[in-house]
Amino acid sequence: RFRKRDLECRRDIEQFIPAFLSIYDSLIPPEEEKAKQEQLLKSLERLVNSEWPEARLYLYGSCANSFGVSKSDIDVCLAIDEQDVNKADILLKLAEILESDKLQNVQALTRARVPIVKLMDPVTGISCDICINNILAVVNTKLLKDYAQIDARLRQLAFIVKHWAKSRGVNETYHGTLSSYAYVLMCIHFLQQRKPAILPCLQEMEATYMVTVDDITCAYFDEVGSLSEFGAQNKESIARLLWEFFDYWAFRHDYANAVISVRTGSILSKRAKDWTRRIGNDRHLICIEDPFEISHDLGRVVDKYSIKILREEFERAAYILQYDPNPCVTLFEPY
Ligand code: 3AT
Ligand code: MG
Repeated sequence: RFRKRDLECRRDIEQFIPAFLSIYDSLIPPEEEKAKQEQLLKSLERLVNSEWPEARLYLYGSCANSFGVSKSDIDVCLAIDEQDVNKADILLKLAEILESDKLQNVQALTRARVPIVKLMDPVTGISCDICINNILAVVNTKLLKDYAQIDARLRQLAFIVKHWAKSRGVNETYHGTLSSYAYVLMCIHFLQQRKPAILPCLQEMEATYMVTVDDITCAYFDEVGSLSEFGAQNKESIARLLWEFFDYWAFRHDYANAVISVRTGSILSKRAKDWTRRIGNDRHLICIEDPFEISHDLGRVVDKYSIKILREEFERAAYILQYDPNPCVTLFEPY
């Protein structure tokens, strides 16, 4: 119904800048939320250290990558030496320790794809998932956070895209749509591709940060304070960028052949990555390369049904931005 492309923006899209910016402002978490998260992290760390003095806790995901909206759950990684014990045993022990404290709804999910302990802290009201030794997630959290500091438009775009995806039900990996992490990578890649570019490709620059995690070397330029003028040549507004973002994913992305890659700041071919055949459940119907685990396609959760839903939603959004009298409302209407 929506598939029909106008070659360019046919309206004064800039009139919607204030409305989109106020949506963005309303999504930003207040400062006191950060303080509560830190407080919870500290008390969890004390409990954990009573059993494992060497273990450390790290925040990752949207509470630490600067793409978190207000009232999100927090993601915590327990970094611990697991040489003689397995993850399940650590998780069960962890659940036992937490349960004996004042924490509520403690649950060890040892059979999940990413095994975790879930809990709720009645003092702060924050829910939290704790995983074990998922250090790559801690590192990709830092990469996203570093990108966010370069140009304010990344955070604006990603907040609005995430809000759109949640409102429209296309941010649910267990239903075959994309994770928040995938959407943020799509936004970063999109801003790397603007002409002139709004974001650089940090992994192609001289590395000032380097860690090795499970044989994967993660290296990139992280002195982002020196890049605050990087996107200044490009004057595109958040309204324009939203129009272009949805136009790209609705009409211009080459779903049959292209892989978006934040790592290289470019588009790669499925053929070059050997992502042309279906292997197991990986169908590669929309291809988003993980910046560090480069054999990992974040679009692998998408199946032949959900790809239709996803593309229709991109087209709907593009259509609304082009024609709807009130796009700042219609875009986020519940499905
Ligand atoms: P929400 O605000 O919670 O929706 P989020 O950024 O916390 O967004 P998720 O809860 O989906 O996103 O994921 C938490 C973190 O886990 C984000 C990222 O650092 C990592 N992560 C998620 N999915 C993947 C993946 N497929 N590969 C590697 N890292 C991932
Ligand atoms: Mg999260």
